[in-house]
Amino acid sequence: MTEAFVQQLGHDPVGVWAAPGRVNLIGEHTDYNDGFVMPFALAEQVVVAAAPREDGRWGVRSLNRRQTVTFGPQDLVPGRVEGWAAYVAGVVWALAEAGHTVQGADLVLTSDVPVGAGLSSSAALECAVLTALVDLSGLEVAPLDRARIARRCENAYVGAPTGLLDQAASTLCEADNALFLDCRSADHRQVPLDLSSVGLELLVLDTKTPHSHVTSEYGDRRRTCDEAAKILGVAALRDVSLDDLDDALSRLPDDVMRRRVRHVVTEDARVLEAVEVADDGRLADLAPLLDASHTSMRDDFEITVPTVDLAVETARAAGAHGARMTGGGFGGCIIALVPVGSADEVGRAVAAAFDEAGYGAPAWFLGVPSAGARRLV
Ligand code: GAF
Repeated sequence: MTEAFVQQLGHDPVGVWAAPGRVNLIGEHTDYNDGFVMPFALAEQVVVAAAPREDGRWGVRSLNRRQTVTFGPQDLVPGRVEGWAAYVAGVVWALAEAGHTVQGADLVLTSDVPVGAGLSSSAALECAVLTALVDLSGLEVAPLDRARIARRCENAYVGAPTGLLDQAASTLCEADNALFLDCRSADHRQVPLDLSSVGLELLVLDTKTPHSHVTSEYGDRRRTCDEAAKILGVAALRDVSLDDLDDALSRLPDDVMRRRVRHVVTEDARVLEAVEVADDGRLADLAPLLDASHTSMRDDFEITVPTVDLAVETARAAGAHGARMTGGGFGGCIIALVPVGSADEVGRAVAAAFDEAGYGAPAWFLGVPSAGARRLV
């Protein structure tokens, strides 16, 4: 990255920063319901080399897209910068909105986080740029506030109505751990995740079915959850306990809303159980929780698609101990707990099933719990 920066700008960068994509182990569509999530950071990340520039503007070169976008203070208005660069301009905007003075800068960035796969490539971009700009500008911003500012960029500048999950994962995760986050209080802690200790590893398989939060039904799910909370007289669905679920469901007007609520309430309970299981070192017991989460997303929240369901079923038939879709839904990736050394075999089984069904080829890799956003050089 240092060399790439020198090639582009003719001088050395001041530093190099990185922020990862994530998989969410469990806890889907619970974050914006004030609930619980349990993601871990991937080794796949966005890397940014940066140096200050003196004209008070920001120049951003994407090595993946071979494009440079330059913007200035007058562009720090939601909607002014579009496409991939909106995630960069939005971070500058959100930092400024939070009261920080952001140094003009040249940034050169690259990413190996698959895009549109539900692995938070956009949060990785936001958090890498934010980490670089915070350092370059000499700002003091606590880790949780960094996640909140990056989320603000996503919600208000880019216009995607997401929760805190992705930016919190990219910022707060640590190597060898999953993150347990209470999205209401923002309390969080690391949960050791040494899958090899129980002879397992985590396969991440990208179905290559593209998804999009802005154009998908994500906003629709959010609205239904908010409406249900209003009808039930609670601040958020997090306030409905598993014990009260039947009573709550009987007070809702239609079957679709009942199923949406059942997903959120049971998913929160599954996250709490997953944390308990991991704390006890019983990591193999995550498998039934992953399976139940998938069923709930498929039948109650209705956010899976045929490629995703086929990938999950095939992975299980090929020896996975538990499998589920991860991320916002309507495509993207599945994760599967598989015996150490069998990830390729399971991946190949899914590829064969896709071929037979007439779907395009999937891609896969091992999900390794890795470090969150940080300075590399
Ligand atoms: C996307 C969103 F960005 C997250 O906030 C979260 O809601 C997730 O979908 C579903 O769990 O990744």
